[in-house]
Amino acid sequence: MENWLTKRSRLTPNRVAVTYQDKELTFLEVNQQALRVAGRIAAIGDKNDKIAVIMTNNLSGYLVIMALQQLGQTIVFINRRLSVDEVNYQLQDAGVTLLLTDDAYDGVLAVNRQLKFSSLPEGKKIQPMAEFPDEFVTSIMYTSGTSNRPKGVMQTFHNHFMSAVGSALNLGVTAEDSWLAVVPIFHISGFSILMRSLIYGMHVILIDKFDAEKINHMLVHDTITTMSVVPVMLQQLVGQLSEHANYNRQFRAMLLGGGPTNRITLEKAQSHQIPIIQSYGMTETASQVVALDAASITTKLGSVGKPLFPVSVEIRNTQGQPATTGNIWIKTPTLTVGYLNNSQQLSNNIVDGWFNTEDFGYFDADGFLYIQGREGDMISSGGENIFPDEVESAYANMPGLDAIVVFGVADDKWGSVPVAVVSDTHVSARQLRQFGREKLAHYKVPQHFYVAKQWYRTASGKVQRRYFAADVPELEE
Ligand code: S0N
Ligand code: MG
Ligand code: MG
Repeated sequence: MENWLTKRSRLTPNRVAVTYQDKELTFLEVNQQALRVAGRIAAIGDKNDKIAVIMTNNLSGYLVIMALQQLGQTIVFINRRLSVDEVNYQLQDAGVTLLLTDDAYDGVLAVNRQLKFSSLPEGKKIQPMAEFPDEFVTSIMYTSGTSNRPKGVMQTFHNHFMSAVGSALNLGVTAEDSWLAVVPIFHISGFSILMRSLIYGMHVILIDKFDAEKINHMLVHDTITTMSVVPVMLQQLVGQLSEHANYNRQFRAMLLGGGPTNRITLEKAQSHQIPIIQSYGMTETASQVVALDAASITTKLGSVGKPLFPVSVEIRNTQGQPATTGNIWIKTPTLTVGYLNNSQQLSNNIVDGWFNTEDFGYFDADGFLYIQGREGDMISSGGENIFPDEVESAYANMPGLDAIVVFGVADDKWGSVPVAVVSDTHVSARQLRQFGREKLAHYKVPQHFYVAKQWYRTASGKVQRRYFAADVPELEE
């Protein structure tokens, strides 16, 4: 396909493409400015560079992303909340030679060249990519899993295109649409909005800091039509909204994903007539693949909906045979072409084009999907996925610690948070917390540490997390 930004700036040059604070750019202006930024990046790097970006949702970050696509550079997105150790692992795994960060980022990383957006030198004129080839990997995003180390999910232009098509066939598209992007662009929840924007010719409103009061004010008074949220955001929005307030009349979809939502929040959203589209998707599927229309939310509360038009979903047992309840398998043109440096891992989970998510679920008689559990005891905290394996292995080399088990407990704010049980008391809770905060993103550090004398193991010696009911004493500070 022709370069999406070139094409878009020719189709609808004067339509507003992006707003950030008091700045607004049309598609023509985005094209011009992205090419200028591309020239500045080209002045310090070349085609052989592997480029990673650490950014927030602001205009300079947006333009860097657009520029990298113009240069035909794959973008390695780094989660801004990760620890230095975690980022270094990803930079090394992806073979990154040039790291671009927003101006506020102050982590110092193990990479040859690390530059702030504002310190890019004056540039030269560049020739933009004529094409956005279907199979070209335009973005890489790391996800954790049951293997202790995160894996780089490779997303092609075809993945993003089909994702935007699947979303449009469900939600519709109009020339008046505008989508509020406060979910991070370094996650597929955020980046998919930018790709939809180019494909639909849609206005994006970038917000770099979640503030429920400010966002409610915008949704009530401005003509925003769509917003993506994770449950903690929706909970704060409906908690802050005054009793009789409703969003503007054009507002037609609150795309909710990234974890389970409690009933009270959904009921409050309904009392304000917020059109919630509950969805299910992941980095590996380039965003939502299953969605529940706003009209069905009362009758199908708790369901994530039906597969989008390009998507098929099956439930299979551990032998891979069709089953009523079991693993959720997905066939979709949005499926990643693989994990970086790790082709085996994905192929283990793919059979005849079907992908085993390793999540658990079932369909009801009307064809609505329900999620019963997530892969590897995954903890869903504020839209961030935390795998106990990953946290446990970060503690593996802590001096004085014999054994640690991590699992999720319900939390009023974040939905679920990690807690830990340790087998001994040679270390204090304070030391454990400090150690964790150096190694891990803060949201992954257990919020409580307990001590247990008795450990439950399977025949193969693996500790059984679900036996720790947390009626064990808390470790001293
Ligand atoms: C909710 C957010 C905004 C909270 O961050 P905030 O308030 O900016 O926090 P900070 O100021 O950075 O830090 C303050 C303290 O809070 C801790 N903290 C921050 N985040 C979390 C968290 N998630 N859990 C627990 N604690 C957290 C900090 O550590 C800090 O503590 P101290 O002071 O001790 O350091 C933020 O978490 C956020 O942006 N969350 C959303 C992330 C997201 O978008 N996830 C979705 C990922 N999934 C996908 O992309 C696939 C599904 C998908 O595509 C999708 C999902 C949703 C909607 C649509 C779609 C779609 O299909 O398009
Ligand atoms: Mg933080
Ligand atoms: Mg996974």
